[in-house]
Amino acid sequence: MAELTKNPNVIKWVEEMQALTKPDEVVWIDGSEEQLDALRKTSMDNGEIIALNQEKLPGCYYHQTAVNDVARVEDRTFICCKNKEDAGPTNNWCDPQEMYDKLTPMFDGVMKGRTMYVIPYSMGPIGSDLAKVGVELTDSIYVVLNMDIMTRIGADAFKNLGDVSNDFVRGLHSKADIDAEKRYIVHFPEDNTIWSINSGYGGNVLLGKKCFALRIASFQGKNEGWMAEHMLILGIQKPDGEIKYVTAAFPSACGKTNLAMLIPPEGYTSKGYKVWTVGDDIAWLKQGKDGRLYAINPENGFFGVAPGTNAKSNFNALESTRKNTIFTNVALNNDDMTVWWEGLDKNPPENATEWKGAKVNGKEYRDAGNNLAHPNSRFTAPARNCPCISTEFDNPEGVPISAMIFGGRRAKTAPLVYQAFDWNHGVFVGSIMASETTAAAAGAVGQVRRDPMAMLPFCGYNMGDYWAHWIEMGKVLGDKAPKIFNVNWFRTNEEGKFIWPGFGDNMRVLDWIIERAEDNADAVETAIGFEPKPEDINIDGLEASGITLDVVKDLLNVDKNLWKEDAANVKEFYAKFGDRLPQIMKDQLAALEERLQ
Ligand code: OXD
Ligand code: MN
Repeated sequence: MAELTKNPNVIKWVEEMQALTKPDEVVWIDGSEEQLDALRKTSMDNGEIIALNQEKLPGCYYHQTAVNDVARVEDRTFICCKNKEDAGPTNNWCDPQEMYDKLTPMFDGVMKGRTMYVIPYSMGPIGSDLAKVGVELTDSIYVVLNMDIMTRIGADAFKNLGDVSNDFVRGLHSKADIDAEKRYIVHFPEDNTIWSINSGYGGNVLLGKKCFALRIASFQGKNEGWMAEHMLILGIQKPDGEIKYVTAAFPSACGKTNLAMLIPPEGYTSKGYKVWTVGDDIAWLKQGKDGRLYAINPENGFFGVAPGTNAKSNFNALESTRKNTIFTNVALNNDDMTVWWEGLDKNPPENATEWKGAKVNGKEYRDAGNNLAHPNSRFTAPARNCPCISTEFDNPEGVPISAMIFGGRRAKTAPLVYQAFDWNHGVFVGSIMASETTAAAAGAVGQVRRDPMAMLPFCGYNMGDYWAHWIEMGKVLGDKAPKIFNVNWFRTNEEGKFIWPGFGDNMRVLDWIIERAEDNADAVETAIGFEPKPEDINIDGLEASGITLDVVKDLLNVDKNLWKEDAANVKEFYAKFGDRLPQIMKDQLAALEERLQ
């Protein structure tokens, strides 16, 4: 089949990878519905995907990964750059040549008897100055179908590249034998290259997402003067119709998708407030012509965690999954060929297939303490399905950002919300983010780990240099820089229960943030930053949730002893970065310690 580009760099590389992996056939993905339909049919014929009820869930399919392959594998994820120091202490590192030497024999002939699909894709709206081109080679139709939802695929994706440029990310993926012992997710930032082998789980194989749009792109952004961040992007429409945009970074599975698609409480909607979604996971940010920071969502869909998603927690996400969606590792309802997961509703299907493939009585199975859906089961849904998708979603210029928000799951330390004193203090606030680990990555669940800017597993270079890049961006943006905030929806009471109702009510905090970002709201100076006056958090209508002015005061309380402990922990964490830690960060920590005295 004909190549979809004349670009000799692409053609040469595809030929080299073909010679290495030795597929029976090479198919270029043009993005046409005709071709995708034929692939869906092949994939159904070989049992890789199952068609769901086409009346209730038109265009929807179901897939199960191997039982040993259900999450990202951080211990098998590598950054391979020439100098170990450039990967930094938070990444697994290997010398590039050594890694190529190790993986080349594994890729040699791996696609014999299989087809190699060549997927051209654009991260970001095609034609946007902020967009970038990738090509993923894969032997998985599931990957092709997911990439079709998550990115802009097909011949058009080559438009940004043109016939001569070499600026595209080379992604090579093979399922191989899904052997967990031989699973590698490897990045060569200096070669614009990603190699992924022995996995079929989205986060490891949809190479446009974490691998390109965060790890490789963060490295590109540092060199080219822009930023790739693990951030949602949303617009808050005020009653006068004006829309203010914010980005927010939270560690995996802390509710980014929920915040991105928030429906404000009644007291706000009746006044005319509305939230628009631009992105739920990744933001690429660059200074615009007017000097402000602009963001695009490089993705084209949502790869969301299914469990916990319901009409109340995230109506818009659920609606997004009602058509043209791929469900992975959720439970199947065999009676009507629909899907179910924990937290969807209280009616697990009687005649169910649980995520590992066993046919079970859903209720009995759950009563015995089992999950029907894997906790990290996912939906891959087109962004255009989202009822609150922003009209600016495809805007090649992106949207101007008024505020950047950091946050994590902290039971006691961090208050509901605070604002950094200035940009550099904001970089410090982002760098000390911490959270409990979740099911999105393999490994222990429930431990606290530091996760600067929610980028710990995703920064493609030394995090000390990454903070220096943030500081540099602040210099460039000057007084046009967005204001920086930190939120914590997860403070708990003595019984370990969340105090703040969260979800739609987080609008009350966003409200203060956007007013504050525009200098319309007062603040109180504390040791850790500016906090709202408790009465400036609108709690009208929250009586039933037990939120009173006193509770808000409590949620804003800063326990200096806990913060001193935290500062000591940060000092230890910072020590890992040696002389790559910018002096400004050391000074920020020292200043915090002093304010806590
Ligand atoms: C995700 C994550 O978005 O793990 O899947 O952060
Ligand atoms: Mn994420």
